[in-house]
Amino acid sequence: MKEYSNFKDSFAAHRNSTGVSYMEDQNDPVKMVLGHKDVRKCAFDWKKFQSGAVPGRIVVPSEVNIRDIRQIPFEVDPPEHTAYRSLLESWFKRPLAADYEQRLEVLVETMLSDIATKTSFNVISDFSLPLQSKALTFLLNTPIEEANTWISWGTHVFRSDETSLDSSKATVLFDYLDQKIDQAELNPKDDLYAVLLNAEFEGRKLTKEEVKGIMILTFAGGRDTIINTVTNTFAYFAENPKKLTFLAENPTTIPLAVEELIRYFSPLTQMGRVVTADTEVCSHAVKKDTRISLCWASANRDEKVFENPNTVQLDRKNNPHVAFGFSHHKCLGATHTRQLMKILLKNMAAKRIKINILDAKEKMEALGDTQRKVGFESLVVSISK
Ligand code: EMZ
Repeated sequence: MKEYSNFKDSFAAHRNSTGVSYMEDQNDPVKMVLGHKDVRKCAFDWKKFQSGAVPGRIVVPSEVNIRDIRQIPFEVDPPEHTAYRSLLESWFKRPLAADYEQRLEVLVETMLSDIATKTSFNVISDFSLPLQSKALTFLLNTPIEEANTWISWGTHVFRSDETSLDSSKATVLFDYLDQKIDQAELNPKDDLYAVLLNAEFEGRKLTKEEVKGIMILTFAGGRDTIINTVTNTFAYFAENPKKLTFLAENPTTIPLAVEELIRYFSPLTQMGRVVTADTEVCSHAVKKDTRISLCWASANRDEKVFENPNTVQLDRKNNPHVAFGFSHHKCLGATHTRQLMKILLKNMAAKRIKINILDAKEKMEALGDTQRKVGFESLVVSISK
């Protein structure tokens, strides 16, 4: 039975009846918008549904109690958002450059060869987390040794095993960034810190606070999301080994397969917005200053848009998924993630890697009257020789 690679749709019943679902979160409840069309409509309407009101409030669970620094550009609304975004766009497209791709290729190939020599290993601590951290050094253009520090922080920069909001962990990241930004000011290298400190923004330089806000997002946004995507991919191919043969024989399908796995796993369940005036979503009244969320995970299983939404169809052609968000706030790290996943699939397929799951503990997210599997707390596997 294919159990570990089965990521159920937790939202169908609500999506097909009322179109919304409801969850409590630290006395700041969230009305979750579930349908693909409604999610896109609300994501587009930044005047009614705001991102920038209070730093941390659009994240679910809300991070208002652990940080007051704004993540940029994701907690900023247009028109400021547009200006920040265009400042960052070209740097975050660097993963498309041939030499960047080549470095990623070497990293992935070496790490896959290394794990193949082990009797058994935990995919998260021995592969996904170090891969995410090392790949991030390429995106920042910092020495690869920096990854060792980031690996020691675990899979999430704000969450720990003990608590879903860990302010002491947040402090570790914030202090680290203050130090790196100060160093880059004194002794600039050609890394993202120095590029940001020198960037022209609306006729002035960015403040250190702004640089820090951009860096926090770079560290936090693409961390558990990438780690879960990579780990879930191992679970998927463990239980569907023939699909790797299919990719090896049909390499042009790999970019479609990347999109399909990301749609299916939807590593970021939802993102919130703050309602700016009394209004309606899916014919439900919502009050000013309450929260809604755009539930990407539900929209990505909407049967009105996706044929057989609960089946992984690696060569799915029409795939308007919203796993990277929608409209102006679309994920800035998407190019990096797509490249990483493309290279991962290519190398797993080339090696015809045969994964056996030995032990697994699934990671569940509580979402009101339902819950959703987003990944694994632990996934212990072996590779057949
Ligand atoms: C925030 C968020 C960004 C948040 C695109 O998502 O990712 C979450 O994992 C973080 O906790 O702070 O960066």
